[in-house]
Amino acid sequence: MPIILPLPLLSPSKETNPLVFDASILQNESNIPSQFVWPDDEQPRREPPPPPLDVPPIDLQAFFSGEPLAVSNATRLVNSACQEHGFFQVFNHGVDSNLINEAHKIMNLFFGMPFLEKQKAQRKFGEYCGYASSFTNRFSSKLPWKETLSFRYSADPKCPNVVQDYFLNVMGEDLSNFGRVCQEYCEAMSKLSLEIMELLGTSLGIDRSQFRDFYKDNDSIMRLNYYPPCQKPNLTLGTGPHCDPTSLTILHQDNVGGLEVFVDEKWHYVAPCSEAFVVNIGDTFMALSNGLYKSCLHRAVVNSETSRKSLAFFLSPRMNKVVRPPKALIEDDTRRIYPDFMWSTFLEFTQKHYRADMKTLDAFSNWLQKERK
Ligand SMILES: O=C(O)CCC(=O)C(=O)O
Repeated sequence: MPIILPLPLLSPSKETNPLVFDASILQNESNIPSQFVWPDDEQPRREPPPPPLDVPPIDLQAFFSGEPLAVSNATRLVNSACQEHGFFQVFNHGVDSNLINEAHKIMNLFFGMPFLEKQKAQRKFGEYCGYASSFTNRFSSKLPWKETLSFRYSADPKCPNVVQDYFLNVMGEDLSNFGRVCQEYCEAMSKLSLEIMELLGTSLGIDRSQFRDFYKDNDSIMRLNYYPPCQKPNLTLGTGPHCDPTSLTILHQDNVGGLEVFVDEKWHYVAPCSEAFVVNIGDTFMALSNGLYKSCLHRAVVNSETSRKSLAFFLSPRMNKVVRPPKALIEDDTRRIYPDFMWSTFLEFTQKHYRADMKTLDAFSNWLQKERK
């Protein structure tokens, strides 16, 4: 079967002999390799189709107009969505639609490049930045049906061009335009996320500048997701069920659809809308809100007809920032849900002890409490 190609450039060890899948071939195959077949109880069910999730649309421009009714509408909707499942959408967000379109074009170009070119940015084991497609060895299982490119963004004025520099160092001069667009896109996401932080702060009844200041020098991650078509979409997943360990995710998906969220013991779909960004609370913000706002399990399904792309910006605080809820959200120490932690410690924990369920933050917090005894 010409689906899985040996990958000599990765110098495989004799025992594991890793292989990599080539999406351009695999997307047409009627049999998919067993490593991509998920267990029965995790496979996406199509019958009956999943119900839509109530993801309230928030008009950011109206919120920032200061008009009392608009402010109270926005904060009420955000407050109830975040207590229930942590997902909402923002529109009238001020991000230039040309920039969004350019970012989608860059994604098409990047993932359309020959494998050996993309491999220049190959993600190394244990790192979170770089190009990743699924490697298979005979022990692999539950592999995601996708390719990704992830890189770091920093809002620290001392690292002004970290995205552009990444593309230059890893991919060379030829892709300098990719670097420029991705740098600009991340800057727009960082600005938008600080605005959303004002909205979240207001919705929690605290000073609106508090979370904005906390994240102003954020050290975030950007990920481009490419999901090729799959001839057996009911057997596999593009992104397996997970909660984001980061603080806030701002997602722009193309018009194909595939994002699903687990609420009330069922999967619900989030319909794409090109004018809006889908925003969700991550584990770190759940801790920062003292558990009031939820980080919710979600996944991405694939389909047999067409490829799908999404751009995900994962907002995170500066590495050594201590995550501790504002005073107004903790009346006394006994009411604390999670201990104080540094984002870098949590990030390291997630890399060593990945859990494909919603309990990573609980596991981390138990581990931290034991360590500190
Ligand atoms: O592509 C999507 O809709 C979801 C992506 C996602 O959850 C992720 O990249 O962590």
